[in-house]
Amino acid sequence: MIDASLVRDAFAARFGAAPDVLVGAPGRVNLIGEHTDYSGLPVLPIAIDRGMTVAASATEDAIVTVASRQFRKEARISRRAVGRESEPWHRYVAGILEELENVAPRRGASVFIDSDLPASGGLSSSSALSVGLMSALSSAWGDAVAGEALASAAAAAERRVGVETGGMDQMAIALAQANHALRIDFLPPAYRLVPIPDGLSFVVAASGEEATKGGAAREAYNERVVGTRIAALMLADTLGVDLDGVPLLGAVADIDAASVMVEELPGAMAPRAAANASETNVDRIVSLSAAHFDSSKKVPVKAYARHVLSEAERVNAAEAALVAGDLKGFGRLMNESHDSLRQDYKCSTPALDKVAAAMRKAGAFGARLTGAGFGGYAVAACPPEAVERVIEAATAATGGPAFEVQASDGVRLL
Ligand code: NG1
Repeated sequence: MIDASLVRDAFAARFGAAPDVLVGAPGRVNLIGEHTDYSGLPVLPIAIDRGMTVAASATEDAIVTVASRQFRKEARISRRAVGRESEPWHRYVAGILEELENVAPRRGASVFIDSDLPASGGLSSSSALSVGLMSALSSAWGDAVAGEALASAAAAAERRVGVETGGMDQMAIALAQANHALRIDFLPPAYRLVPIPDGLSFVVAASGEEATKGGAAREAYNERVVGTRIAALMLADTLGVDLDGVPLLGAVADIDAASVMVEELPGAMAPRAAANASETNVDRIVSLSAAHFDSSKKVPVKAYARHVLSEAERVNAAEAALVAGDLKGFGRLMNESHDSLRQDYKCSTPALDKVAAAMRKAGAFGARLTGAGFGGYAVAACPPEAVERVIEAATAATGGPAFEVQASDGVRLL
């Protein structure tokens, strides 16, 4: 995390006075449980020792100015006219302001953000921004949003930007604790801390490919959201389960027959055909928070469902392995997760495969892509004495960067 005193000085240089509040919002690395959150199934992330440092002071003019060392073009948004931003990162700021519309509505803020979190995808820089900014603004306005309320409001803000985020990132960043992973459940919502056993270190490594949330990557993410909903609807029909609202695989995952019935699902299907077959409104499948999905487009169903249901079981097994101190078993589950993401979920890339393989060969217990995939980062679990070798191997494979991360505290006032 960037040193707080440097950010305080940068804020003072830009705005002419010291900030009222300073907030540190970490990035996150998901250890296992990938593409399960938006199906209501569990995840097991850590917060890391890199992130965004946010300095903020309240102003009396209803204008929010956000300057940053990383993002080009300062944001300057009137709280009375939120929603006309064209610069992509300004839309994240606007989403936060919309969620905070009832907090000190006549006040504005001066904000300066600095980050040591690579922005190329997988380490959750977008959610570190959302959670950090929401925490800093609400604190500066005297009505701090914290804990689970902070996580869900930040997730709602990101959905306004058009990503059908499942909520894992914001929970991890809002609630994680040092030296622990955070097991998060969504149906019903719950979380618990899982101690990281001795002898387990983590390295993250860039694939060298950007995994931004715009354009094709967003379309690919949303296609998987839709494919898993079709699977949930069809499995529920077959198993005789009544599902209200958006059909989620999490609602059928505990039924023993579900993992068998998956193999009977169609390879691919269009949302409209699925809705017709189960005599329901297609909006239950294609409605996304801020995006449109073409209901006549065929999407994979069977392979997506197979990944999600098997990944949920791997999360349970991985948590048990951590509790038992079974580090090799934990690594094996990470490898299986990567294989499933590559073969069934089709969100790995040759560079992610290569860097994960290189880290395993250099002595990691296991390695997998982390985050949505399509580029971005991979994570390895390894013995402390292998950390240097794993970093060297990853850097040789893709050019890096690769570095060790520590399981750290979630967002906090500095
Ligand atoms: P990344 O790509 O790390 O931001 C995204 C989603 C998560 C989760 C993972 C896949 C956002 C903000 N985050 O993570 O909720 O669905 O993909 O497991 O969309």
